[in-house]
Amino acid sequence: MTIEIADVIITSPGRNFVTLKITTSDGIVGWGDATLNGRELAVASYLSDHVASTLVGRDEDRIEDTWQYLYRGPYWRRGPVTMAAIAAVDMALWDIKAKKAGMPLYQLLGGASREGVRVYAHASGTDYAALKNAISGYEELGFTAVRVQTGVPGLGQIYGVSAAGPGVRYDYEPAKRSGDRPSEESWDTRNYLNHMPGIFAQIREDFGSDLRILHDGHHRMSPIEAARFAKDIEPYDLFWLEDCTPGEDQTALRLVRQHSTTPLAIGEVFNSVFDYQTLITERLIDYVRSAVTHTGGITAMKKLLDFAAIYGIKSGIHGPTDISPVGMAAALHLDLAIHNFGIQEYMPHNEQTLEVFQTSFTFDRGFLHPGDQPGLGVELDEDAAAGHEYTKAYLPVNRLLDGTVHDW
Ligand code: GCO
Ligand code: MG
Repeated sequence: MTIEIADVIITSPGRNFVTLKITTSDGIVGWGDATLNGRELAVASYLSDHVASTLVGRDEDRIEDTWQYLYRGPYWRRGPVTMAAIAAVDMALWDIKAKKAGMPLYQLLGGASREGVRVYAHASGTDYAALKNAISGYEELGFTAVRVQTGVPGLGQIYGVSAAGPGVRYDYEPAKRSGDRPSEESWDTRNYLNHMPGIFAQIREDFGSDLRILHDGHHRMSPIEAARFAKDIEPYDLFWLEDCTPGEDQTALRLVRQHSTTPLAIGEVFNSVFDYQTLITERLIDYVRSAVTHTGGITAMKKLLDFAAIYGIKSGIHGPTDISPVGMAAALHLDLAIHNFGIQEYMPHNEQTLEVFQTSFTFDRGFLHPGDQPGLGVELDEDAAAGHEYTKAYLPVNRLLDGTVHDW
């Protein structure tokens, strides 16, 4: 059998998604997530204008060869657009292979290494009272781990904080449909550094020591600021401090490591193992944060996580709402199978999205399971998808109070 058609489906059920549909000559369909938040059309074009025709007639079973063909063939390599496109092809081919085998994908990756995949939710609030309410709500749903983000005095809307009112699930959607340019947010690191340790102290006082607390610095600190922050929050026993500095400066974390044992997670903006080489070989991080969708797919992610395992580093795969249910399912199959699993991010998709993507993964008391459907276990309803037209959306741009552009 061979690949007969490769179609790109762009849909926007509340937020934008790009999905690749590969159909074989025997009519088997595989799905791949190609969503790159704020740059969706670039990946859609890379696939439809440059990749799709090269897939037709290829043996769908030759996944590794196709991966190498798409990585080395174009000459230009790496980068979020290229690697998201390769990821979509890779996911779709693994979906097809597992469907042909009549097995859930995790069985082809070595079978289950655990009963379920511990996940963390996003708890946020403009102030501590709202954050406390959100944490309580997620604990009541059975979550044993929450990422906590809160407003900072003197600042308006900042990354990670939902403006939604009190309730259990704050649907924090960072991409804004802001017309022809991004919205802008303001930031002051000093306010943040002075404010956050007290928030963690309050959380520990209110919720005790068992709850796993995660926090996302979102690239906004300098190396010495990150070193101070990681040291200041050490007493609160975070599960991880994420993206404490802009990760591309891999050696910056040597300074943070010198000052603190707070576990570090980095990599959601990375797209290849080479982005991690120093971080992993020098054990500068404890968790690999990439999404399957942004790192070249299941083939590349498995190799990356196996490399990390050699250094005692675990997975912490990226799972926000801008990773589609297809990308989330791919993560869950890897999470269930690999030995060095750490934790899985889980921002539940909204109802509109779940009408377009029929999923089979299940949530039970803080753990997800990918399900035992053959393949990835997600099907896209093309009629439902057609009902949600693409609308351009941008991630915000961040500026310091003096107007200097800063990492968002
Ligand atoms: C996370 C991420 C997200 C990103 C978003 C960008 O930890 O989930 O930091 O919140 O900002 O995925 O599209
Ligand atoms: Mg993050």
